[in-house]
Amino acid sequence: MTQDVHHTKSIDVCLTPELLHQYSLDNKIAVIVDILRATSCMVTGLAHGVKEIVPVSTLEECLALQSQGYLAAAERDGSRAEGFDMGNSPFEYMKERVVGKKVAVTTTNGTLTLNKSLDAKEILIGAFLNIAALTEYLKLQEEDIIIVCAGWKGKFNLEDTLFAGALCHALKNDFEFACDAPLAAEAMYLTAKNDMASYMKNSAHAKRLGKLNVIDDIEFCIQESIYDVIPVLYGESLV
Ligand code: 3SL
Repeated sequence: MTQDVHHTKSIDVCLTPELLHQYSLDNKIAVIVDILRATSCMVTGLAHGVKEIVPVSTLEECLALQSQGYLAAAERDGSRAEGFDMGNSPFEYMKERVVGKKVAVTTTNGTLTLNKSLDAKEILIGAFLNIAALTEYLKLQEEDIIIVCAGWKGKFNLEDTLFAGALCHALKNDFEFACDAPLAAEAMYLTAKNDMASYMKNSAHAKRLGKLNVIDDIEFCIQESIYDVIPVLYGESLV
């Protein structure tokens, strides 16, 4: 007699990359999220015609790619690092100069988180900007999902958790919550969803960016589903 074994698909949330050692990424789809602003920039860039994006962890790796002809984008503590072509604003990723170009990028938390998640079967980039397309794609997949929040220097942050909650909420009929993190993230999202902008205003990184005068970036990054692209890591590049 053959047994009918059904795999119940699950979705989990890793609230900061410092907790990644608690999770197995084997055979899972990892959705990397850094709402302010790395993954929002990646989605924006590919939606506006960037050819590919190579996420690297260090400034040195990024400079090495610049010398090979890549446009080099680098952010540290919210600002463009010295000697690089671009910083980490989504508006820079809409300019004519990026169309058809390869971009190498390093950011404080986002690219580091991605590079810590390489054991996953598939790596996708999530943002509010592409959440509807991402949801539709993920619903059709058989693998378990882990949303990896970039946080800030190893700590929890509000905006990535809100996104994780939104995605868990959208997928809850298709995937079971693997632990309490998806539950908590969903509860936070449901509290915030009617006025995401006010809720996020109190977040540490929104305040940090506010001091740097980049309020427009925050407003841009919390828009939902304005792009259909789902960046996927293919080799070393997001395409
Ligand atoms: O840490 C990161 O990856 C960045 O997104 C931070 S910032 O928004 O560019 O300051």
